[in-house]
Amino acid sequence: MEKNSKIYVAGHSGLVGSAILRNLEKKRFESLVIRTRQELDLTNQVQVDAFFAEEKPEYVFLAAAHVGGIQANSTYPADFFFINSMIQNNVINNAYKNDVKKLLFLGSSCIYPKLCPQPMKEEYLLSGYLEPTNEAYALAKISGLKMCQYYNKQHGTNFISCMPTNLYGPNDNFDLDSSHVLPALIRKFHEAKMATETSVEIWGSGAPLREFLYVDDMADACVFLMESYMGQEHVNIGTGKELSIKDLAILIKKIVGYHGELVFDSTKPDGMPRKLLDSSKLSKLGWTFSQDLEEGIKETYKWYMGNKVKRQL
Ligand code: GFB
Repeated sequence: MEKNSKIYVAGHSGLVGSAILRNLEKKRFESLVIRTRQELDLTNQVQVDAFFAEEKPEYVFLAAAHVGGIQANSTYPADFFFINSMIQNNVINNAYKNDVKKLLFLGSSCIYPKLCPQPMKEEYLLSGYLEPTNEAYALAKISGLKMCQYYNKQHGTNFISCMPTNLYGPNDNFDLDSSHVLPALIRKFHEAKMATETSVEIWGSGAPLREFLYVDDMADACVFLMESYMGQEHVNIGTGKELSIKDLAILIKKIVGYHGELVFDSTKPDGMPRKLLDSSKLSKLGWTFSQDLEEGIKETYKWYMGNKVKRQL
């Protein structure tokens, strides 16, 4: 990418898209194209066709997606499948029709089978059954990744994909019904501290293991891949470190300064027992993460405190 290349960041107001935009601005890319959801509905083919024909971006970061935590994924599978499929079909097909030089498609580590050998290597994709709580989202993301490969094969495009582990950071969703675990626990512990409640409810058994990557690291990896990776196979993006949900809760409790008890609600699902990415391919390419989890949670808590009133979180 040249500093004056026209770069479209799809999903620039979300957790990942906003971090990619910050990263590109910091690196002084000067021709960045964005559209709000009101200006451009990415599920609408007519609107997306018109946008690409008018703007003709040279590079596309496809970070727009309908995302959510375990509860939202299992309650609204039709939405997760339909919206994500529509967004990626419209954007990827238009990237081809309008001669985009390179596109980066973003997926998720939930594309791997529920009982995948750990850590999960790129080649384990489609080697077993998916985790039921996020099957619809995973299937949409797998078809996006495959769509990029098929277009490369049939049309000679340069569309690459990356699969990040669980992400967190500034601009995350703190709504307790639809958020992921990390922002949910920041909010739950903070509210319990303010209300001097004696306990906080943690969904599931606390035993599942998760790997967390700070979103600014994720954005940096995306820009790195856009500049230096060409290949059919997707690339995992993670830290190689995991911890249990119980240990995560204890860490967030300490950071927030809450002194009550943890109560585990076994009526809520655990989801994948373990979800650790093998990110050795990315480290061989020359990229590694930098943000330590504790520091990253402190930054995210600071952001939450600064934004919750403004955004009514
Ligand atoms: O982050 P999370 O919603 O998503 O949940 P997944 C991770 C674990 O934390 C699960 C537990 O075992 C939850 O039961 N957990 C404990 C909580 N307390 C809470 C809470 O208050 N809120 C939430 N949300 N979880 C999602 C997938 O899976 O991860 C998506 O559904 C996507 O498809 C995303 O891949 C990255 O890691 O289980």
